[in-house]
Amino acid sequence: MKEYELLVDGETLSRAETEVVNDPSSNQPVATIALASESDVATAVEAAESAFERWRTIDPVTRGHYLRDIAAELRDQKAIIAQRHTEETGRSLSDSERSVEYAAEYFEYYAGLTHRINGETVPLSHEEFDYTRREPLGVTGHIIPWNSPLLLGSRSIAPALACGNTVVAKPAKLAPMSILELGRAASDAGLPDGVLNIVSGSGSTAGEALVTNENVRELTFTGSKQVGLHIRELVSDRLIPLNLELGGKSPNIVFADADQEAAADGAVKLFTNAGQSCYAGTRLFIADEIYDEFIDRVVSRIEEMEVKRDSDETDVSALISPSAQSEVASYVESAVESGGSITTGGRIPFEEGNFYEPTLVENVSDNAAVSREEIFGPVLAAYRFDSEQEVVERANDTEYGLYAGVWTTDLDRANRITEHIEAGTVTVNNYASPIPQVPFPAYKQSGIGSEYATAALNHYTKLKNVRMKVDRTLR
Ligand code: TAP
Repeated sequence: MKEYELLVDGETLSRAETEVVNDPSSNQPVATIALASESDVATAVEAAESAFERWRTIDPVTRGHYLRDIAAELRDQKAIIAQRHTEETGRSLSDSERSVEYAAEYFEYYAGLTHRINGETVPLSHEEFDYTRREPLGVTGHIIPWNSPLLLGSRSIAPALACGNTVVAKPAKLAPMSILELGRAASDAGLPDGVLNIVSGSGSTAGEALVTNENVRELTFTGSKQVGLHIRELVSDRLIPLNLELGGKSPNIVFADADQEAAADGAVKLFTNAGQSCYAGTRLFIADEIYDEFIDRVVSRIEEMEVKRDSDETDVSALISPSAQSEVASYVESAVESGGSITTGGRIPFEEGNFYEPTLVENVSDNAAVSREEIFGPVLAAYRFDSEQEVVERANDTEYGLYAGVWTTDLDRANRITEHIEAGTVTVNNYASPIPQVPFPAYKQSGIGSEYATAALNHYTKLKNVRMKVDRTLR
């Protein structure tokens, strides 16, 4: 069993209170993790505050070098970090290696932007000079989910650091190891003490202590809508920037003129990470005239997927916990109870681990729980549609608005649909995954704030205007 400690001010701290982390593919324990108390979180915030002045005043190019060094260290330590990521998430080693690579890419991307955090000059009268600066906020708090911990943690930690902020991060109790490894890798890369602190612990103790600490000047939370709204309540008496990256119930719309092979490949991307992805295309809308033919393509792809106990051999990885597995099973049962049918899948394949078969349900109404709630499992629901107008209304008939897919070879139609879909991202003929250089905004209950791309630089800085009286007369 590995033992993980908190990382505060460059020191690792063991704690009497610990929690066991289980491998989702076997439910066997793999590590014990120190649990941060409220006072540990306060100490971490103090350390981050103390480090802020030095970090914010380092010249931006040097700050970029630090971030590049973290990326290099992540790559050097890829084998061990990926191993821990696999043990905590149940994902395959190759998938985890890709997560380490993506994490490194976030640090590299923002390393290249540290000297591009520009203000502007504002033309005023001849007697005045006006310019703006983008200044770091101070200590930023990052609350990270379990579903893709390393990537989702890196995507907010990297821009926060690039802008000159310091960080206290709380990973999810179910999957904290890769974020603690990131903290260690950053220390190994020479990041000054206190700039990045990791307080593993429970949401109700360490998470709330971070959210309610008055010296935290910004909060980024990625997780469920319920907890996100609760966090917004907790900070309602403080005017701090908030990034809430919440759930999704994304439509994926296939028109009759689409390249069906490509669209079917796009449809089954849902099963990556066993459907535990906020932007997964869980509602598959298929034009009536191609419905049966297209469903056959989807079913044949799903039936080719093998669920195996070995996380490196299975095509669909285990769900994060036994309770997540039962929740997915009850969603599928409820789909059948409400008149739906299971076309393929719909079973827990074996007792060991938290696996669930990749599942397609049909004939469910738009009001069924399976159509409205985020399942966060390998369950795809398919629906027929007749017209653009109808499908846009049904696609938008959800409280969420994170992502959407449209498949058509008609450019005008693609433009019409993208304009009317209420989602932060609409992909056309390619259900592509988020990448650092494109923004990842959210509509409706999927979140507020903006991660990724240069939008994150605005979020992690505040604007200052400087207005100066000047004498321009030559003497
Ligand atoms: P949550 O249960 O909401 O947990 C997310 C994080 O919040 C965990 O670290 C959790 O800690 C912590 N937390 C729980 N209660 C808290 C509280 N009262 N105060 C402060 N922190 C608290 O979500 P999850 O189950 O880990 O992740 C799945 C959800 O995340 C899905 O809804 C998914 O759509 C969403 N998600 C969204 C995105 C984007 S980008 N929109 C990306 C990935 C995931 P512990 O669990 O350790 O106690």
